[in-house]
Amino acid sequence: MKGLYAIIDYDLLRDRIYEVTQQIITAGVKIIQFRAKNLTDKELVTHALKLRHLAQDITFIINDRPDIALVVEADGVHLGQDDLPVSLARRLLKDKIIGISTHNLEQAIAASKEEIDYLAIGPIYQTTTKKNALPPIGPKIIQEIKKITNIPVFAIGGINEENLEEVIKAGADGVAVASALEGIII
Ligand code: TZP
Ligand code: MG
Repeated sequence: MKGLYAIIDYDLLRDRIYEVTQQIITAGVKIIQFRAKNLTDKELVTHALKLRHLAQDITFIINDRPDIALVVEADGVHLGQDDLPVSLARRLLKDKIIGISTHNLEQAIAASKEEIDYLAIGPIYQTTTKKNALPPIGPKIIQEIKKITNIPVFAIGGINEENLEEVIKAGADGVAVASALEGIII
C-alpha cells in the first residue's frame, strides 16, 4: 500500500461525506478510510454501506471496528492502540487489510512484529482532527521506522501540500490526510 490515503472523517464532513468521497475518487485517490467516532452502530453501518458502494473499485478501510469492516464487506480495518489486538482482528478478518496507528518508535517496532499490512505513524504535525492527539513528533521518526521494517508506513497528522515533500523525503510510503482533503475538492 502506498500513496494518498484519504480519511473520510464524519465529524469533519458530516452530510458532505458522499459528495467528498465521490470527488476524491474521481480525482484518483485509491485508498479511503471511513472514520466516525460518534455514531451509533446503526448509523455507522448505514453510512459505511453507502461509502462501500461508492468506493467499490478502490480500497475501502473502516476505522476502529473489525466487526463493521466485515459486515459491510470493506477491504480492511484501521486499528488504534486501544482497539482489538491485531492477532484477534486477524482471526476475524482473515486476509483482509489490517493497519495500525502508532505514535512512537516503540509502538512501531511492536506493530512491525504483528501480522499487519501497513502502519501509520503520527501525529507528525499539529492536528485538530484527532481529539486528544499527542504532541506532534515530526517527520524524522519515519526514517527510523523505515530502518527497522519493510511494512508500508503512512505518515499522519497535519499533513498538507506544504509539508508533504518533507514527509516523502523522510521515507513515507504514503500520507493519510483528513482536513487537507478540502484542498483537493472543487
Ligand atoms: N491520527 C493521528 S492524527 C489524525 C489521526 C486520525 C488525524 C489526521 O487528520 P488531519 O486533518 O490530516 O490532521
Ligand atoms: Mg482507532
